[in-house]
Amino acid sequence: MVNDLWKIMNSASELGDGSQHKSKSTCSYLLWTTLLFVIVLLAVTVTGTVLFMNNYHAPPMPDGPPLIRTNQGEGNALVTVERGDGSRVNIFIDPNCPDYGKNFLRLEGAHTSLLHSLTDHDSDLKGQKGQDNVLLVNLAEQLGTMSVHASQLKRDYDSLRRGQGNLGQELNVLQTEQGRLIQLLSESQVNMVKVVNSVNEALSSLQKETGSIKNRLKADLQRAPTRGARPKTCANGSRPRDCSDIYASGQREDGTYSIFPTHHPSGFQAFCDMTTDGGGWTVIQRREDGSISFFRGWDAYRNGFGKITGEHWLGLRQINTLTIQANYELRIDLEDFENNTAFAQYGTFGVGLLSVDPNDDGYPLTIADYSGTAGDSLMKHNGMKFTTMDQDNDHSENNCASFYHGAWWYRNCHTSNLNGKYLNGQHTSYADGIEWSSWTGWQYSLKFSEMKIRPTKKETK
Ligand SMILES: [Ca+2]
Repeated sequence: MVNDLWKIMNSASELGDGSQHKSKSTCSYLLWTTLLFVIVLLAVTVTGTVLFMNNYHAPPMPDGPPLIRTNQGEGNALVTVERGDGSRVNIFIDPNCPDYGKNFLRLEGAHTSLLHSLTDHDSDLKGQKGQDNVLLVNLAEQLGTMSVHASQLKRDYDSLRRGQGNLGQELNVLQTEQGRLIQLLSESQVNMVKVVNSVNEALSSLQKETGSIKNRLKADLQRAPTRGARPKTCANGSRPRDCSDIYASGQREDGTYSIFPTHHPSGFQAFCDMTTDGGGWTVIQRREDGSISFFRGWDAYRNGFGKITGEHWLGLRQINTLTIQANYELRIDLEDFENNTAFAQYGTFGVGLLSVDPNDDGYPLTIADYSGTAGDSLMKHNGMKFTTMDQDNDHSENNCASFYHGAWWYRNCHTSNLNGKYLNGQHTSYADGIEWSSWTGWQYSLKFSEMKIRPTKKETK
């Protein structure tokens, strides 16, 4: 149309060139007015169209915003949009797309459970509120109880502290006492050590003293040469102390003599053997015919019995007073019923040599230095006390004197029994005769036995 208008205008211009200048300006004005009108009309039309289009695509929602739900009974619809006017728009799942249905189901489940949880939590909160109240009441009660307990504990603590204080004081007292006891103990130990030391000193001095006494006694015993100070014979009127003195005075006949030992001033009679082995023997015992009973008690054996010229026992007291004068030797002569003879000799002999009271001490035997032909049957009796039927000094549970019918320096019991029964040789009983076991055993009672003593030869020279 514009082109048409341009063409009209062009053709009008071509018609009136020059002459028609006035008609030409009126025509141009009309043309512009028409053109403007067309433009306005066009603008109104376009605007109306646009407005219509806009109203179509965004119609106003009369009753609020649409409600969006998922899968609410619409078959395969994933999401349903329900508008305010009640119309619904379903969004379906594209079959070519991945199936997110299950995920949405899970999401919905999660959502539902979350809702339930929230609801439950809410109800729980309500219930819990009630419980909390109860709990608070309980807590308050317990707090009260605990306060009471705390007060009690505090009181206990205070009393314990007081007790601890008392205990501490008692402990201090005990420690003081302990210290005092320890001090006492150490002092006692010191005193004990002093006592032990003094006892040791006393013991050692006692031992020294004993040793010196022993030496002195030995010296006294060996001082027998002081016998040399006495007259060797009786010629000058001095009394003989034993048969040795009588022999020294020139007497050579066997027989009964009076002798006066130093500690036996009244003296007594004894048989002197002046012929056997140089003579000068004082006989202290003889058995020869069984005429005298030797089964006697203590007093008889202490004082002596029998006939000096025949069977006899000189007596322990006499023997003691003789043997304490000097070193004496012992000779025992034996004979059997076949007239065989034997002898046993001992270089040292004595009874009660170291006894203060020989009688109380039991006249213990000192014997040593055997020689001879009969064998030794006496050394085992060395140191033993004399036992009689009425005085048991032996080591046997029985009385050896009673058991073996004699009297001797029994141990437990004997190797010799020269004071036994006179049984005339061989006998069936055991060891109760006149036995010298080393020569004739324990079942042969000898015919003859004689015990004699004299000072050892070096004493008489
Ligand atoms: Ca006994």
